[in-house]
Amino acid sequence: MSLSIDAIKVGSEKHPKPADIHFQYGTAGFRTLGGVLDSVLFRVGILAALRSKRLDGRTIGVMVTASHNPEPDNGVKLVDPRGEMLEASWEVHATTLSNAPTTDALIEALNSLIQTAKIDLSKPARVVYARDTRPSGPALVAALEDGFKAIGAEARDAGVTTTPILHYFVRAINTKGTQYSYGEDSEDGYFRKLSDAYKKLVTGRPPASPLLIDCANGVGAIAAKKLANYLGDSLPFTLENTAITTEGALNNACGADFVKTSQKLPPSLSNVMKPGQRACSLDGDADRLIYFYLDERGVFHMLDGDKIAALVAAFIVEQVKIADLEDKVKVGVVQTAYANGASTKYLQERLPVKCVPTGVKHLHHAAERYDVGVYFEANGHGTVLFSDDTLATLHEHQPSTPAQSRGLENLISLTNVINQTVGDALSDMLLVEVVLSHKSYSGVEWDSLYVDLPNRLVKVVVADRNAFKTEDAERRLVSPPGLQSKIDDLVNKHQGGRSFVRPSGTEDVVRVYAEANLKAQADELAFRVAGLVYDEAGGDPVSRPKEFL
Ligand code: NG1
Ligand code: ZN
Repeated sequence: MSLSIDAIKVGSEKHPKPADIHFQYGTAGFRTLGGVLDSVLFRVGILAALRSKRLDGRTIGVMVTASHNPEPDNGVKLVDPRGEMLEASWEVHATTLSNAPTTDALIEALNSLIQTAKIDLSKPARVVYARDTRPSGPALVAALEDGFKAIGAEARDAGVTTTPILHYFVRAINTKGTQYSYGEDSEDGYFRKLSDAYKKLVTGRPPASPLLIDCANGVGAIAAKKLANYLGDSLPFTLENTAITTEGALNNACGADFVKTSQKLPPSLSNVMKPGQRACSLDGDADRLIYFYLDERGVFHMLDGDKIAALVAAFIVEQVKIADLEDKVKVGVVQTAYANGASTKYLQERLPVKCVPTGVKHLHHAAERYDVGVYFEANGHGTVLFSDDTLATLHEHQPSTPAQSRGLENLISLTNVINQTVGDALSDMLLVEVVLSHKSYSGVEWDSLYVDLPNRLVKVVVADRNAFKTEDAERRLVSPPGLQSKIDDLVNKHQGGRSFVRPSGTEDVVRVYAEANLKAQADELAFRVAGLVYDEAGGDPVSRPKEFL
């Protein structure tokens, strides 16, 4: 069987590649201005179908989103059959296909992929796809559907939904009717799975005080509203920033990325939040979560992905102990270099911690090596993975006391409340609420697990970010040569200093992170290192980092 060349030709002519743009499938798929992605979406439709054929007709997911990016951006990424990120070797295929300059070149690239990846075209192709609320979404989905049609894929439209719900669908579809069945492949199945587990976990606990959820004016608003119906009064919450049809509102001065980056309360919440209240922000596709609260004096405190990891990992360790499973179930944590040094210290004193390069796939794969792997990026993206062996252990274990039995039941419910396919803001929110409830913590007690080291993240626009190469989980530069030792000199001049430089995988910039014992020192270190990067790499004069703010 060969490709239906005519259908692909017709489709490709309708979705021509812009001549002057080079596309790249990065750590979060393709991501750029929504207006230039038409050809990419058509081609991703074909690629997703080929990936499915390669995997014997297992369902592949396609998500159209640009997450926390501003509204004019959009993007697309593929989801592999277990609900995880696309296998790295196929990222290269995606980049190659997206850059074929003409229809003929595209067909040649497709044929070459079919040969090198040994794709049997007679196999079925099955995909499930969804989009977030961005205005450019419908047109991009239409281009994607043209790609599915051109190759004859069996495509299921999951509509407008969150990224983690799409990941859940992929895993649920592919495990249906097997011993690994992940749940019903519908939104109802997803919400029931999460909310039933949450309700079990908080049974008998005092009622939670109302939570405020900042939905970033994105698709999380729709999902959170649905979740409320399933939770009833087991978790009272109010939704803010739900303006999904207001032009320019998405992720604008709100949402998880705004809170994490600016370390501030979204201005839209300043009149809504009361001292002592707990709140959280989702990002534009609801896979990131950042908590915060106002203290008695109305001062803002942020509880980021590192704080979530600390809270959750300690709780799981405690439940494992209560269930008397310490010998059989080892819990570990995975972080990136962006994890606050104080969080790493806190966690290392309690359990094994591994540092990996930025990018969910690195975290996810490292977490899979533990019996229970907790991974969170500081920016609030993360989840907890329970290995198949651990799941079997939990289901086979015979508790010998009522306390052990409760610990075991809690662990089993945790495996259900957590979306193990990918970071999921709503699932993570329920997880956090469970732990706060069990520990009777308010934001203040949670925050005091450890004190964050002051830190600063800045971007530098350089001539070629690919000139920056790193080692040691991105904590040290090997190229440009000599730059790392200059950074080391600066770091040594700042008390409690730590700084590293790496090229972004999602933006055409180099990122500089610094932390130190004092805020002014962290800012100074970040801007001095950024200045070094700028001077070494010939940055854009407009963006030369200011001395320090
Ligand atoms: P880059 O642009 O490679 O730094 C950013 C985030 C990552 C990850 C990806 C994917 C930071 C510093 N970086 O990557 O953690 O979330 O986006 O969305 O937050
Ligand atoms: Zn996101």
